[in-house]
This record gives sequence, structure tokens and C-alpha cells, in this order.
Amino acid sequence: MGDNMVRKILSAHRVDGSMVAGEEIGIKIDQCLTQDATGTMAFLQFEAMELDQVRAELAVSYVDHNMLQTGFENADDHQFLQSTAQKFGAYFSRPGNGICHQVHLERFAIPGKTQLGSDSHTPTTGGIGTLAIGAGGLDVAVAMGGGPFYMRMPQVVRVELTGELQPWVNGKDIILEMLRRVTVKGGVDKIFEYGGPGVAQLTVPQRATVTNMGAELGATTSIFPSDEQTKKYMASQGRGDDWVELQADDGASYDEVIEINLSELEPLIACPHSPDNVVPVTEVAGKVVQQVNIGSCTNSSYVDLATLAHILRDNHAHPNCSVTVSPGSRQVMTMIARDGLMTDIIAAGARVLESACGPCIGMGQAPPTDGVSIRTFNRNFVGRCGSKSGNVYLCSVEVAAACAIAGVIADPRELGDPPQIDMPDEVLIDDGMILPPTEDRDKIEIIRGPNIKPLPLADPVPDEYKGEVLLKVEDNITTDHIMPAGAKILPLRSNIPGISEYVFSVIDPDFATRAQEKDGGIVVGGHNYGQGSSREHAALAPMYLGLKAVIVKSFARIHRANLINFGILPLTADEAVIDAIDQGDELELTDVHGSLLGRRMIQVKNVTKGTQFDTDAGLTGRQTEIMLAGGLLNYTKKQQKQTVA
Ligand code: MIC
Ligand code: SF4
Repeated sequence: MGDNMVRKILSAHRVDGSMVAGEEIGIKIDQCLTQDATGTMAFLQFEAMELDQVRAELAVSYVDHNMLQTGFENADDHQFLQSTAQKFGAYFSRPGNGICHQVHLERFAIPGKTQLGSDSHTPTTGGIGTLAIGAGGLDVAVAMGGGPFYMRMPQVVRVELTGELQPWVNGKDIILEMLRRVTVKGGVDKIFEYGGPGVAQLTVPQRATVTNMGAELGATTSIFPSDEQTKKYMASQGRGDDWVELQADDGASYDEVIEINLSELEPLIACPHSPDNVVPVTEVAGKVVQQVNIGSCTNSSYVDLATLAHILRDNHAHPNCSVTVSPGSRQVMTMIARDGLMTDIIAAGARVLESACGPCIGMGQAPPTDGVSIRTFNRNFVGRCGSKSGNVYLCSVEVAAACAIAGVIADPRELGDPPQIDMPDEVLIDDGMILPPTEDRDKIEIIRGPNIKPLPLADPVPDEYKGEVLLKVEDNITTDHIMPAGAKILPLRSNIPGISEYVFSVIDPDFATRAQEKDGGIVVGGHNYGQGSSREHAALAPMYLGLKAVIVKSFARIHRANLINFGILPLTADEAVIDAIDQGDELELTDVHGSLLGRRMIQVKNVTKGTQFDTDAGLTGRQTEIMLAGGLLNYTKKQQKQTVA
């Protein structure tokens, strides 16, 4: 029987473990990506592990998130990142060069390679045939140093695309359809491998929109074949020599198959406050819109913005609607400027922002009170836009442009014939904002402004622990709930004492104070706890506040790994057990070490209720050692010492 693409790449990169779904597998990582909001920690950790230089084939440190410089903090971080990239041998993509995933797709990604990035949308480059996975910064630091990346071997789901996209329907509608069917928790521990006769028509940017937002399914990653479209894209980037073909073998087997007939898709939109709350645009058409934001790593390619420009040409943004555009990269921005398309966008009354994440991560452009904001982005969790009352809808550029003109949610099919934009045969190549690794690493001094605070370390997991349930939360809690982002909090990403004051502040503004007063405790939650971003601050800052365990119905993949990396016990329990726990209950964990080592359930006593229940840490032997060592950083240092001795 033939192999699917995922198994081909994994078997070529496997260094440990097994390729049986559910078992742990360790793989060699070829390319690493960090961005500024997670990169400061990743490089501090790289340094603390005494890793002297990048040993992966390639590491690129991007600055794209923390772009506002309203104080010294973000600028301090940029300098730190530039100097650490040079010190340790990474490429450095300067602020203004673009959003990490868009730039990586354009300039670095290679089919068949593995990539690990400290950002959940790293799978964007799956659009070119890279097996690209999002992880916490500490995992990426280890991979940059040449260490393997461990994960649970995912199931491989074939997404069979048939038919043909209809006018005004785009890649965004494919992934919104996936979200409608699979939901935000349906993809956990799965990789979605796209194939079938519908694939050939999809351009690389369209595919990248699909793989990018596969993160919202909770998936480990998503991947497309590398074919003629891929070859054309890479040739246009002057990287034709890096192209290799990648296809699933005939008769390859899969754990599951999903079929999408592209001909049947219509323009879709995700309603507040979850990316899987998807309906046809016609169902919500007519709703008044106060804001339209185009951009983000999901939809900010040249073709996306050229499409926007053509739709806006001879039109004007509705007077009650504020429209912003953030080009995905400096390449895209210079090309739309060169081709006069920027003129159409500006003439239509759009506000052109810099090439960065911007409003997607709440760096400005919060909508008005109770406002409706139409975004081409990938997440619409409560509060992420910078306003708790904002109602964010997610859709394609085509839908967003129609809304911008109409001032209400509108179906682009009413605009007549769609613009025909072809993929450019050649793009503007200028890597002047990408600093390559330097030969003189020894002479580089790391620049540490006052915003770069020392790294807190985890304690070994205790054998016995008694603590209060500090907070009880529902299903689908995101890392945006646990550790919010936005213009005010993001500048504290390299300052754990400072940022920890905001843990859970969207849900419960008193959480941090309570946690400190009680000297830590336990959080209890529902299904898919920790979905969304890869930010390890959602584990690191709670660790700093003394959190020792999280007991939930189920976890999202990256957050669970981050909890383990920072020595917080990730425990699951039966639904009925969780439902019976209340905030404020006192819980007692006993024989934690023995249970972990013996792979047994950990017994928990609810002292307040006088009950007892089992919890499952589900740790592998390696993860148990990490917990006993006090987190991945301490564990890696210990391993290094053993290797040297
Ligand atoms: C996001 O989209 O939530 C982010 C900001 O890019 C995060 C990373 C971070 O929190 O720094 C992600 O997706 O991993
Ligand atoms: Fe940036 Fe938004 Fe993409 Fe995250 S999802 S990397 S914040 S553009």
C-alpha cells in the first residue's frame, strides 16, 4: 500500500518513537520560525539552555506582532531579537518586512521539509507542501539547537477536493466549510492532507489560506501536494531550484476521508465569537457594519490585495464604515504600489496600515462599542479585537470588499463579474530587510534593554499538593482568554512578572491577585482547553503565579505541551467529575510522582466536598521526566550535561 504525504515526510524525519497514531514521535526539524511576541522568550530560553548556535538548517526570527512603539518596550524587544539572531546564527526579518508566515512562504519554505514555528499559524507553509507545525517557544528553541520535536503521532485525514470553485468563492470559503463541519475541536491530533482533482486549480496563496486556518480546527497541521502550481509559485519567487514534487502515492491509506465539492461552495462567513460559527453570507446579509479590516497571515497576498483593489476601483468605502488594509509582506506592498493598485485602495478611502499583524492581534483598530467588524483574519474570539463588545466576523477578501462598499454584510455575487487576477509570473524580490546570519558571531553583543527581564524557571512537580480551584471555566477556552494580547499587554511578553498580572483578566480581572494571595492553586475547565494561539505565556505566566495543575475535560494540543514544558500538570477527568467541582473547592493530589512513573491515574480528593476522583496526566516517559526535572528547559540542560559527561 502506498504512503500518504504526511507519512512520507515523517518517516524521512523520524528520529525517535513510532508512527502509530496516538504514540509519541520525535522528528528532526529542518526550518524554525519565531516571531517577536514569542521569540523573545524562545531566544532567552535558547540562551538559558546554553545552546550556542542554530543547528537546524535554517532559523528565521521575524518581527511582525509588537509593532506599535508607544513606549520603549517593543523597541527594546526588536533590538534584543536582532542581536540574538546575529549572535546565534538566525536570519532576522526586520520590522516592516512583513508577517512571518507570508514572508516564510514567499522566501524560505520548501516542499517536503519540516518546519517548527512559535506561532500557531506556522502551518501556512503547508500550502507549499512543507510539514509545518506550531509549538511553544521553548520547543522551537530546542529545535533551533538541533533537538528533535516530540508530538503525539496524529491521525491523517484526507480532504478530497472535487469540482471547481465558483465565481466569488475562494480558499477562505474552503476552510470555513471545513470549520463548519469539523469545528474548532474536531482537528485535535489530526493532520489534514488535501488532495483530489479540485487541488490543481488552487494557487499557492489560496492553499496557504486553507492550511493557515487549519490551526482553527485544532489540527497539528495541514498540507497540500507540491505540484505545477507550487513549481510556478516558487519560480516566481526566484526559488525554482528549491522545488520538489510531493504527492501521495496511489492507494495511500488514511484514518478518515472528508470530501468537499468545490462547485457547491458559496461565500461563507464565521459569526462571533468562534471561527466555526459559520453560515452562508446570505444568512446574515444586511447587518450594518462599522469596520472592515483586510489583511493578516490568512488573506494578505498579492492576489488578495489586487482583488480588493479591483473591487474597490470606482467605488468608495461606505461613509459609516472604517476600512483598513495591512499588506502581508513588503513584497506584496511594493508590488501593489508599483502596479498602481494601492492608488485604487487609497482612493476608495481605505486606511493603509503597515505590513504586520496589526488589528488581528489587537494592535490598534479596536471596533466601536457593540460594533460589527468584518475581517479577513482567522480568529474572532471575544476581546481579541481590543474591545469586549466588538462583534467580529471572518470572511474572504471578496466578501469583506462587498461589505466595505455596502456598509452592511453583503454577498459579493451581487457585484457582477468578479475580477480576474492571475498569479504573477515574477514578483519583486528584495531581501534587503532580511539580515542573514553573520560570520562574526563572537563579536555580537546581545542588547538587553530594561524590558528584557530574567527568565523564571519551573519547579519540579510536587509529590503531594493541596490547592484551591482558583477558577472554573467552560469549553473552548482560548489562550486569548488565559493570556490576552493587544497593544497594552503584548509589550510585556519579555517581562513575565509584568504580564502575569493579566492572566485570565478577560474572564476574571481578580484572578492574578487571588492566585498570588493563595500562593497558586488549580484551574478547572471544559473541552478543548487552551485552543488558539501557541503563546507559551499562557502556561509560563500562570506558572509564575503558582498554578500547579489544570484539570479539564480535554486539551488543545499546543497548550497541553506548553503546560508540560513549564511543569504544570495537565490532567483530564470525566465530564461528570469536572461538572461536580466548583470554584473555591480545595483539592488534594497525592502520590503524584509514583502515579506518573507508574503510568497510573492521579487520585484527587475534593476536600471541600468530601469526594475523591481519578485524573489522567497521559504523560509519556519523556514527559514525566520533564515534569520531574522542573520543565523542558531544566530537562534539556540536564540532558546536555549528561551528553558532555
Ligand atoms: C495569534 O494569532 O494569536 C498569535 C499572536 O499569532 C499567536 C502567537 C502569540 O501569541 O504570540 C499564535 O497564533 O500562536
Ligand atoms: Fe499575526 Fe494574526 Fe497571523 Fe497571528 S493570526 S500571526 S496575529 S496575522
